[in-house]
Formats: sequence, structure tokens, C-alpha cells
Amino acid sequence: MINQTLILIKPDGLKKSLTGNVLTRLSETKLDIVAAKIARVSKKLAEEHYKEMKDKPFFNELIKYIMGHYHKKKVMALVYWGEDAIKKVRQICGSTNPEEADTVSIRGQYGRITTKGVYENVIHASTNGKEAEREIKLWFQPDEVIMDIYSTKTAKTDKEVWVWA
Ligand code: 3AN
Repeated sequence: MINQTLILIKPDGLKKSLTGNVLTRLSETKLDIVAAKIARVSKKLAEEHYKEMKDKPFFNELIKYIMGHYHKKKVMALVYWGEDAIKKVRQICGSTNPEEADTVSIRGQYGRITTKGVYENVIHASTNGKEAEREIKLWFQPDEVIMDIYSTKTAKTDKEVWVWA
């Protein structure tokens, strides 16, 4: 089944200069990159992204971590598209807990658990199709994705836009 998935190279991955390593590992999937950007993560975006984890004891630390309080204040966000994209990417990422992840997976190779108990696992990848849609729509606007992966509509706004001077 063809599908798409949101990937985030998290602040610890950027701080450790792992972007190239992670993208090289992901290229093993032979999937297509259809969107990519470097983004600052606001509290609002972080809380929306991790809204399912709201009741977890580590939620506040998780929000600080993804916002880059402990590393660089940026993430790299990408959308990968192709046959079984969600499954293939999750497989290369490895389990959530870096200590339990397959040692040759991205999280197994590069992740760690901090003394505060936060999993710094370098990469995020969508869990399933529903989550992928929610996350991709949260992180990207339609014109930032080079394929028509979800239906779109035109809307009138009176929003001020930021343009080059
Ligand atoms: P995944 O990212 O593998 O889909 P989720 O969605 O269960 O995992 O968790 C989201 C994030 O929350 C993880 N990437 C990790 O950073 C953090 N996390 C999950 N479980 C724990 C835990 N038991 N202790 C600390 N941090 C956790």
C-alpha cells in the first residue's frame, strides 16, 4: 500500500550532526522525499504534535526536548512517500526506547535515555495512516509538499504575508 509518513530529525539529532547519517539510513527504503524543511518548534506546535502524550508524566520534559531546550532550537521535518512508507521508516527507526531498539536501527545506534528519564531518540516517524495525515497537515502547508497527497481547497484569508523586500 502506498502511503506517506512524517519524519522529524529531532534537536538531539541536529546537535550531534546526525542529519546526513539519518538521511543515508532512510535512503535504504528507496522512498521518495516529497517535502523537507528546517523548522523552529513553538510550544503550541510541540503540544499539538504530542497531544496524545498529554497525560504522561514526562510530557513537560518531552515538550522542552522537542522545542530544543537541551540542544539546538530546530528540527528537520520531512515527508517520505511510497510503498509501505510508514512501516519501512518505523522499522529503520527502531523501538521508542533507545535501549530496547534494535542496535542497528537509528534509535539503537544514536539514541539515549537522559538522567531525567527522557528518551532522546533522534527521530520521529508517524505510527499509522491517521497519525501521518494529522502530523503532515500540522507541519506542512499544501504548497510545501510536491505531491497531492491529501485533498485541498482554496480559501480566502486577509492574513498579512511575509515576503522578500
Ligand atoms: P514513537 O515516537 O516511537 O511513536 P511515542 O509516540 O509513544 O513513540 O512517544 C513519543 C515520544 O515520547 C517518544 N519519541 C519519546 O521521545 C517520548 N517517550 C515515549 N515514551 C517514553 C517514556 N516511557 N519515557 C520517556 N519518554 C518517552
